[in-house]
Amino acid sequence: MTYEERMKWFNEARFGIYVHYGLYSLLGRGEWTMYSERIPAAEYAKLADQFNPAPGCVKEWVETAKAAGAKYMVLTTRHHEGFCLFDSKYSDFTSVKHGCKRDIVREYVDAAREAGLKVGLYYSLLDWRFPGYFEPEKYPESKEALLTQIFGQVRELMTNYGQIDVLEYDGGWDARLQNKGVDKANFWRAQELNAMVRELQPTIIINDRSGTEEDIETPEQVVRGGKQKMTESCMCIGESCAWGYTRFNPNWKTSEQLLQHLVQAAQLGGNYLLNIGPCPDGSIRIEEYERVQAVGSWLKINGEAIYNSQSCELIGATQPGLVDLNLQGPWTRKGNIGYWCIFRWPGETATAVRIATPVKKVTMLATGKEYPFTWDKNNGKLTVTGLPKMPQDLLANVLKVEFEDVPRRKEEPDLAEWINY
Ligand code: FHN
Repeated sequence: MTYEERMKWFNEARFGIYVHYGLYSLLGRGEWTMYSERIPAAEYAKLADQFNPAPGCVKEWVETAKAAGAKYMVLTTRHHEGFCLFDSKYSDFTSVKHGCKRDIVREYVDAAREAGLKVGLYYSLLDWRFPGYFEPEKYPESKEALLTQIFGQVRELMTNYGQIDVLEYDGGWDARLQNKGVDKANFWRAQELNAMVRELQPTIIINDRSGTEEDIETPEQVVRGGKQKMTESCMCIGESCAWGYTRFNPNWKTSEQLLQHLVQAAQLGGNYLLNIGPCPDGSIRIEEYERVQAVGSWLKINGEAIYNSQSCELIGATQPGLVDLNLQGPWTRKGNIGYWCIFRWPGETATAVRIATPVKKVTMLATGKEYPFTWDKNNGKLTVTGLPKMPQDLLANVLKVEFEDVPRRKEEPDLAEWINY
């Protein structure tokens, strides 16, 4: 299977829901609590017997992802604290041996598959309970024990749950943040590890966080396009370092912001992986549900602009830092069709500039209604008229613009030229 074939569904999906859930969820202070508060492993381990997600909560996560219009999910099977949500011969620190005594990964994989979602597993390479992670020279045996656990557990995850569509490693950095690239890959024996994964799961997509190149890059808290390979931009729905349940979580992003990120990711030809952090009992809080549900309702009507879309070079971003920011919104594309996703509704007339390709037709995606337009070949300006004064959709309205060819951006060799048109 070629890289393109393996990546096909992922490229079409554009939107995934990330779920961070573990013992840290019980504390409500984010997933880094064990380390940031330097809680000794034995003391932290006591939480395991209190781990008791409500029956059916996993279905709630899947329903949330469906309501969001996501096409895949990624669940933290084990975060940096080392607590596994799956059964493991390599550790007793699991949800199967403690608390609820359930295999949450199994419940998740089954529920996601049943709902028609692709299945992603997150696995943290680092485990804070191992001194050999922090001080590998001083505690070489502990480092070896950690690696034995990783190889064993990754094999279990890749063997016991049927087809796994995505594997997202995390925690690949060294504790002192000194080594990158090859050193990192050597530390985790990433080449060997990923060869094993690919043998067990030939169609899998793997991220690059174990130190080897693999299939995708996964930047956090920003929407970026891939330079070398496909990009999946991961983001928190609230405060930037609150992936796990954070009881007092400031800076909730609005549905508009979430949608803007999604459209930007699509415009850049990448995916958006939006994180939610279930409550201690596994339920989804209303602040998260209402936001993603609003995005999902929009996608029900306008999904054609997002799913299976391609990158588009026409200007009009909502992303800060771009010179052409001050336009109504970004574009996505499918072949010769451009989807102009307008967030700042301009009223009856919408103007897009720097369009080099002739325009054939303009309709509103949501209604199919056609609108009159002019396109000026000399200055590259598209003017759509007769639009409603008020936005029909409060999140974003999409104008579907049919071009004679793949829409291209008009270059501006003389930046002052437009002044005298
Ligand atoms: O440290 C983690 C963090 O807790 C979270 O899991 C994110 C999600 O991609 N990854 C790490 C930071 O890069």
